[in-house]
Amino acid sequence: MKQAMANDYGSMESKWQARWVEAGLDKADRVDGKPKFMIIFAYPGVTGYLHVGHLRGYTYVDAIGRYKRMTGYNVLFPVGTHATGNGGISLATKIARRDEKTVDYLMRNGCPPEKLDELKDPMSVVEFFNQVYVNDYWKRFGFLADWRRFTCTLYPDYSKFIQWQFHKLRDAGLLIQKPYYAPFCPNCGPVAVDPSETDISKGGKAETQEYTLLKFRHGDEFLVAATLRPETVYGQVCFWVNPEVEYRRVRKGGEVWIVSPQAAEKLQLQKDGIEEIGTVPGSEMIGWMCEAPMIHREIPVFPASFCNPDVGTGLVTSVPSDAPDDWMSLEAVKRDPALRERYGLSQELIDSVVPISIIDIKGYGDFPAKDMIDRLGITAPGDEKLVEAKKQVYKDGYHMGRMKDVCAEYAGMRVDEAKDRMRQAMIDAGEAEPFHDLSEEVVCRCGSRVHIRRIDDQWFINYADEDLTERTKAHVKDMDLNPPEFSENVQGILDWFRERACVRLGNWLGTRFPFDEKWIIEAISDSTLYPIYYTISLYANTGQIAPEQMTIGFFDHVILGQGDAAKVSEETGIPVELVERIRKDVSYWYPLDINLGGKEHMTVHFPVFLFNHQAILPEDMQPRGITVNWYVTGKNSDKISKSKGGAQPIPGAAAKFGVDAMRLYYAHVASMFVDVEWSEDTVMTYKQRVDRVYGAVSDLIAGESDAPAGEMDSWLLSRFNRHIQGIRASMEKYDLRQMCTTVYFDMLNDIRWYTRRGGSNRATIQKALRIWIQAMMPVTPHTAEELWEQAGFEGLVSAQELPEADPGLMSASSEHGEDMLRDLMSDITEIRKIAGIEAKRIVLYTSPEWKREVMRRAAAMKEAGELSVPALTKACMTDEGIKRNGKAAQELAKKVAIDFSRSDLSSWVPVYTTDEFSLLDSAKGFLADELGLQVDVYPADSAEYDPQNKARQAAPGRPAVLLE
Ligand code: A2H
Repeated sequence: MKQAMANDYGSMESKWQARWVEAGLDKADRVDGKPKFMIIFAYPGVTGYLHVGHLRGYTYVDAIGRYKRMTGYNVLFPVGTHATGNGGISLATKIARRDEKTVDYLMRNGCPPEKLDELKDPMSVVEFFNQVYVNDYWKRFGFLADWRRFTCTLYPDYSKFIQWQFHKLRDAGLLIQKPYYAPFCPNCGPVAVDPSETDISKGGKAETQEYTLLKFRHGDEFLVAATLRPETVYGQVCFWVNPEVEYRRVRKGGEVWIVSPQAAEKLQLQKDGIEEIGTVPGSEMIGWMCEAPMIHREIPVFPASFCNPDVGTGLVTSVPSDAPDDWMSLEAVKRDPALRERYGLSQELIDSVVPISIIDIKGYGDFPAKDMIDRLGITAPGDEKLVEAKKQVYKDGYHMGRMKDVCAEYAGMRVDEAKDRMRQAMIDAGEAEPFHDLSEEVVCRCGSRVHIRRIDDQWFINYADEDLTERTKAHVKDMDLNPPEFSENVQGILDWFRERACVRLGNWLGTRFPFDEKWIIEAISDSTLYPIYYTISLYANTGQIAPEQMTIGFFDHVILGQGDAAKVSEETGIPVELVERIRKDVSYWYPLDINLGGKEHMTVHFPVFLFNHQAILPEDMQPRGITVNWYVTGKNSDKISKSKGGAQPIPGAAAKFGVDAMRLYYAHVASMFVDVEWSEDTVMTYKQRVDRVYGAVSDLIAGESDAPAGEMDSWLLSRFNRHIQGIRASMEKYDLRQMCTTVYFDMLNDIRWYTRRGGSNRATIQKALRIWIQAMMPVTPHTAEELWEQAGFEGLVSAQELPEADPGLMSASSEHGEDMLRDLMSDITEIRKIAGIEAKRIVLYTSPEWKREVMRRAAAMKEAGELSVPALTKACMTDEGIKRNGKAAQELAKKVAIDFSRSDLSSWVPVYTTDEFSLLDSAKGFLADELGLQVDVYPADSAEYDPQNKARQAAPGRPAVLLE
């Protein structure tokens, strides 16, 4: 059997999965009066095959769901997929043009070649992956999810729900419209740039930076520089051009601007009436004079290689005092005669350019940029450390700086304030304009470069709303958030959340915005309130309600309890009983107990999930818990990524290790809140662990006998009942890892000890196995079923209820005795190793009576609340039997007083009450066999044989050992 299992996990797993479905364990229906538990994982985006990392969080959800089911809850665990956006479209487009990498990727992951033709259509791609996720991942992993409720964000009924949600947001005054600078893909329209990288394939960390374009007049045209520090204009002394770049002349309104080719394109996305009219080589501009904004001084144009045509406008105004790059490049120009000659720059012109001190920053001298360059040891332009220098000077200047007297009316002003004022003043004077650019390269999933584009009538959800924010923050304090630190962090995140652009123009899959159909609701905004829709999707999936019937009035009633069922029935044609039934379902299952998701959701999905619940649902429907799980990473902590490959396909891993081994790996390898590096060797150790547990149960059953129950039987039942207690306590905190340590390690060790000590009583074994196999069910359900059947128990273990721990069966003293024996055996083995002698005989001495008496006295004092070192010492000295032992007695009294005050009395009682002599005396035969020695046992007080005077060293719980 063991062998067969190891080789054929697949058929064993699918056998039990079919039995669960047959028994209806996957279906969750309302049972009025029975406590419910609703748990989801944040549904995945349909962007391709998932990898072994994703199964980590999903496995937690199934295991928690199974545990809750086993402890008396009616559990709803629904699943779905999130296909909004451009993922499906971009895959379909690539498949249609037979993009080699994409086809190869599909084939590698087991997509049948004949499928390709079908997958040219985005919706087919989505349906294809929906089916892969459900069958190859979730069902394959033995999840007891209610498949009938499966939903996808592109289903028409789901869209109806989302449209209703947007009506509610509008009613709550949370939809607003205003101009917006959006990251924009030329093919797909606006994309979301955030760490979840839902829409994009590169640049999730990029930020939209607000630049100021500064206009420098040269004749009747303008050189246009981009700056992040408009407050530094009083320090401008020259102007940088990259001599390698072929700049563009563009017409803007009535003006002519010079900018880099990339900037010319970006400007068209943000400004009206931009038109390219010619080119001008960078080298040609060197030596020009141009008039700087605000200060209206003529400054010369010099060459600098750091001017990147891809950033800003590719032209830079030079403020050497506060910009390390500017300082270094000016030094270079001053020091390089060849450069002067090449561009015909006169010595006089170069000498006339001197840095101007403009900002006073504590800890810096007149030229902060120069100070930082010296501190970091930078010696040439292009040094990598310049990035750090730039950041540091900027940060310190912005937060601590004040404008100096040269800055005219801005003198004395704090830098952060001067920045806004000076920017606005230059804009008002027509010398500057706003401009937005991304801080790093961003690439859309379709492959196009993303830039910032102005959209005039963008819709937003107003997450900056103060009342909403305060209410949400208050509710979160009552929630169960894991890890606990998230509870604090989330307060800040909720505060920091601003308006979020919630609709898109262009080629997107998703729900139409109900108030203006040219917009599509974007991915983050249609995945916030959705868990509640699983309580309704069942009826749409089974054809009992049609999308057209899901009106605003319908949702108002079934979700919010507004209006009356008869009216809704009349308006929609849905039978009134069904309307009532759905309403009851919604109120039965909601609120959601746990929403579990990966750590990328902490700053994006979880906050909007909370906001939308708060905005739309009443207090008693607010979510109760969020659990965040960390990742499985590739080698060296690299992200395993769906799109970038390098991941182990899930079905292959499942076949290789068996699903239960993988589930146990996820549950036990680490806390939920750390990243784990994927390693096949580690998964292999969990496969061995499952096999070992399997083998131990089989052996145990094979060894059952009619022997009468004895000490060992009480011991095992005591241990196992205590383990039930431990498991319940761990799962109270959803600590799967601790739970697995108990079940797959501690309980296995106990079973081994039991048989080693000769335990074989059939009734005990049956009782213990019931407990143990049930405890395995949440994490390794297939193995548990297999063993349940082998043990001859009725029904399915997945349908059982975990018994409560029976205090009547727990005996601290019986556990203590065996613990002592186990410790003693390992001590003896250790002593033999160290002594290095061929021992033939071992003599054990149990504690002298007076030491037990010290403990009894300590216990009595602790109970009376009078225990302290002096009090116990004093009491002991009144007892002749103790006092006789002089210094040893005093020392013991001190130690016992300290030990007993540190921990619960219940853990000490067995130590001084156990009859150690009888215990060891009756274990003599066992010890002799195990150790291959003659064993004798004496109580210390009447040791007939004690040549080395060892007996007096014995103490309660620690017998003394003599090796001969
Ligand atoms: B800042 P980001 Cl005083 N290539 O303006 C290289 N650098 C460029 C650039 C380009 N195409 N376009 C703009 N920059 C520079 C003033 C300034 C700037 C001071 C201090 C710091 C400072 C005067 N030069 O920047 O991170 C511009 O220089 C550090 C924050 O590469 C612009 O602001 O996007 C800044 O770099 C843009 O920084």
